[in-house]
Amino acid sequence: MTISRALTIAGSAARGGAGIQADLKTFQELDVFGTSAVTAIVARNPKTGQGIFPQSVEAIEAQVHTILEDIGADAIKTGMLFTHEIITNVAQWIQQSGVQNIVVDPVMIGKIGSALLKEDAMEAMRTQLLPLATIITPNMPEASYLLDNMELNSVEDLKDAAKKLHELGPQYVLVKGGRLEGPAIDILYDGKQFYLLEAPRFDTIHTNGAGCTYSAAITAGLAKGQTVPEAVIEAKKFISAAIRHSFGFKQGVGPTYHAAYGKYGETGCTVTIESAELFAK
Ligand code: PXL
Repeated sequence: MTISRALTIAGSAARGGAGIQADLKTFQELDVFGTSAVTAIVARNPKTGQGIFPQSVEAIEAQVHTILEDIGADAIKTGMLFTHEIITNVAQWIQQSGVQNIVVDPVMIGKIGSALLKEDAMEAMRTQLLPLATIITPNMPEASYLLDNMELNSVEDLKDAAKKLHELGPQYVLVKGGRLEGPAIDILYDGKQFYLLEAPRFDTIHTNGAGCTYSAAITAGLAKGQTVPEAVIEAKKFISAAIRHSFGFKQGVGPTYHAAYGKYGETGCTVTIESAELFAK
């Protein structure tokens, strides 16, 4: 038997809804063999506040290399990388690996408000990692930070941001509009066309790890040989179902339900394709 393989290089989210835990659950749901290299351990709970324990570059390198040598990877995803030093090294290992499908989720701030990327690491993210990406998946605050605090208030702004981010070098840009009002609209841009992905808005606060889960689902699709638009469209269905069926535990922002798409199916997502030229200003 053969199975597609995906490696996530990301933080461990002890609460189980985000980070490598979300990634591995998502890979499993989409029938991809998941491996992980832990960059930092995040142990936050709403009462005790913040606890972030970065791993040494040596420890991260040992994980990445043992995985790539023993198991290999059809796709690699990066999540929380935290420091300039970790980003620089991860970028180098990705280049050396020769793996073609690279998903960069430029994780910066968690839903509970903790900083998952140090300020001085932003430039390394922009110049060293983004150009290696097959696709980057910023949410609105992340897109804004990457573009010198560009203001994003509408779908048209998301398209402008996608164009500007594409100039930084990734093959595809997915800007996620979850923070806008109305339906959940994301913009996928390949330098020529915009794909507008739309899902219903569900009234829930429990979206911890939604970004990790979405980009992990994209990674799984790419690992299985899907094209980027195919992988993103299926991932949108996956995350929409996971949000629709999300749940809270004792307190605070709960996780999305990673098994929801397999268990309950789609929620009714649509895709519209527009030529970028039509919107040129
Ligand atoms: O959802 C962003 C995120 C990414 N990575 C780790 C996290 C979180 C948020 O909780 O803990 C490790």
